[in-house]
This record gives sequence, C-alpha cells and structure tokens, in this order.
Amino acid sequence: PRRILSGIQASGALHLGNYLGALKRFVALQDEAPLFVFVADLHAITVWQDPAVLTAQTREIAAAYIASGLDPDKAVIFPQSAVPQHAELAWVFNCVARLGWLDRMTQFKEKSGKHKERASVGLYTYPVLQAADILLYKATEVPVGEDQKQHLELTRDIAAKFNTDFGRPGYFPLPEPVIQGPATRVMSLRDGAAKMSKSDPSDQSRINLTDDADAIVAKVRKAKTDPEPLPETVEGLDGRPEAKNLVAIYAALSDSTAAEVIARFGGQGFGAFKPALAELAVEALAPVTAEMRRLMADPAEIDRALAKGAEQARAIAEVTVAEVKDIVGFWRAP
Ligand code: AQP
Repeated sequence: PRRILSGIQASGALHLGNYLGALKRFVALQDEAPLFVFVADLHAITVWQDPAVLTAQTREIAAAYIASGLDPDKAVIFPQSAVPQHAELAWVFNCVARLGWLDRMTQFKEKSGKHKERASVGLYTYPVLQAADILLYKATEVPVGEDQKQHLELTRDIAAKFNTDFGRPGYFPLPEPVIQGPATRVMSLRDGAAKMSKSDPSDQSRINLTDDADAIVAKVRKAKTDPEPLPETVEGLDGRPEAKNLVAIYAALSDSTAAEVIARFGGQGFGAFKPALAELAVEALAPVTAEMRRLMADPAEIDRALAKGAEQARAIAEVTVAEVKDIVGFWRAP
C-alpha cells in the first residue's frame, strides 16, 4: 500500500523554496494516499537552537502546513520528538549504516564547513535519523526538493542492508523520492548557482513566508538577472540560471510549466516579467501568511492538531519498533 511521508526542519523561517519544493507538493498529495508530515525538531538541534525559539518554530512549521492547505483530519501532522521511536529506530540504523556511506553525504560537508571536528555528531548521523523517520512508517513515497535526493538514496541503502543482514527480504520497503513539479530546486534571488536557503546570510536572497507584499515586490525587483529579454523557447533558458529560476518560480506558483510561461512572456524584458511575477507571488503567499498569523496568534488549534497527529503516528511507530526488536533479537517481556 502507498504511504507518503515528509518533514521540514524546525530550524528557522520558511522560504519560497520550502513552499514550492515541499509544502505545496504535500497538499497536492494529501488526497492520493495516507500522508504523514512531521516537524523535524530532532533534526533541527543538530545545529544550535535556542530552546525558547525551538518551541515557537515547531508551532510555526505546523501553522505553515495547515495554512498551506494540509487538513489535520486527513494528514497526520506531528512533532518528531513526540514519537520516541524515531530516535530508537535511528540507533539500530546507526549500527546498519556504514561510515563510508555517511562520509559521502554532501550536505554534511556543506553544513559542517571548514571545521568538521566542531560539528555535532548529530549533524553527521542526520541522514540516518532521516532513514528512521521514513522507514518507521514503512513509507513508500517521500516528496522532497532536489537537495534531499542523496539522503533518500541512503535511506534505500539502509533499508536494503537491514533486510539482507537480518534475512527479512522486503521487510522495509525501498521508498521512492518524489521530486516533481517545476520548482524542485528554487535558487537564490542573488545567485543563480546557489540554492535558496534559510542559512543564506542575505535576506534579499530569499522570499520568506512571513514577508509582506512590499518586501516581496522589492526582492523580486532587485533579483539578479542578465540584460537579455526572456527567450522565445524553453531551451533558450539554458545557460541563463537566473532567468530560468524566475521562470520556474512563475510556473510553480501558477501551476503551469516553464513552456507555458515562455509562451506568454517570451521576448519580453524583465521590466515586464518581474512585476507580473511579484504580483503572482503576493497573490499566492498572502493568504498563507495571513492564515499562519491567525494560527500563531492562539496556538491552541495547532497544539490540538499536533497532539492528535502524534498519537496517530505513535500507534504505527510502536508496531514497527516492536517488530524490529524481535528481528534484531532484543529481549521483550513475554
Ligand atoms: N531551494 C529549495 N528549492 C526546493 N526545495 C527546497 N527545500 C529546501 N530548500 C529548497 C525542500 O524543503 C524541504 C524542507 O527542507 P529542510 O527542512 O531540510 O530544510 P533545509 O533543506 O535545511 O532548508 P534550507 O533552507 O536549505 O536550510 P539550510 O539553509 O539550513 O540548508 C525539503 O524537502 C527540501 O528538499
């Protein structure tokens, strides 16, 4: 049976890349199969998080899920730390995964920077915890942005090795990454070669879900571009990363394709395209932002949704961990 799962880290304000690459995709999938979406607070603390801020950020991600259109009566929405089996299964997987596999993870190399020895051990084993998040629910599909592709491959490797090591072919399914839509890798507004990211020091590089209309308009107006007008064909975007990025954002926000955007705007300059893009972005994000504000003003509704989701998630997680304990040979009370 199909089971879809994904999560977002509670590590800071969400941006347009998270919205188009993740949130909007989750909403599209909630009617297709059972959907589990969690707030990754265990993952967030792999880098320092102020405890007072972490709780608020957890609620904010949950608010973003609901404000984007996830229905807590359909999707199971929960904080990762409220289901202790994530950490329990991650330990078993730490003993299945090989150092050589983790040494190849590019995100660790990027996030640990020049001083690898000062990074937390958690940051290093981050993708192992991610494998536990997914396999705990025996998820078959994981909608994510392009940047998570390597981690998903590791999850498949861990699942396959566990199944082989313990002689249980097919016990854990090998989940498929679902990297779909016109904006699986939204780039920075200041640099067409860099991913739009929370940790970019320049706020001008990204559109935050909390930005108001004026901020969005100003950021799009100042977005880096080349001096040429938009090409007449999609192929003409090759080698023009900034133009390609803005077209992809327009396509994703309008539920169309890059080809359709080019059919409409090809030959026009950015003086015409940027205001149209800004208007579209404001129109798409303003209701989400307003609903997030409403939910955050009184967190009771969010807390109810998270508590209910955690209970539903735990019911499934307990079964998997009990099975895994038997498979591994851990003692359990008869
Ligand atoms: N630029 C992006 N384009 C498309 N999808 C993206 N995602 C992240 N950035 C982009 C997707 O958003 C989901 C949540 O990601 P996360 O919680 O792992 O956050 P992140 O990847 O840490 O987000 P950032 O902004 O990239 O943070 P930093 O700066 O800390 O690295 C995932 O599905 C991800 O693919």
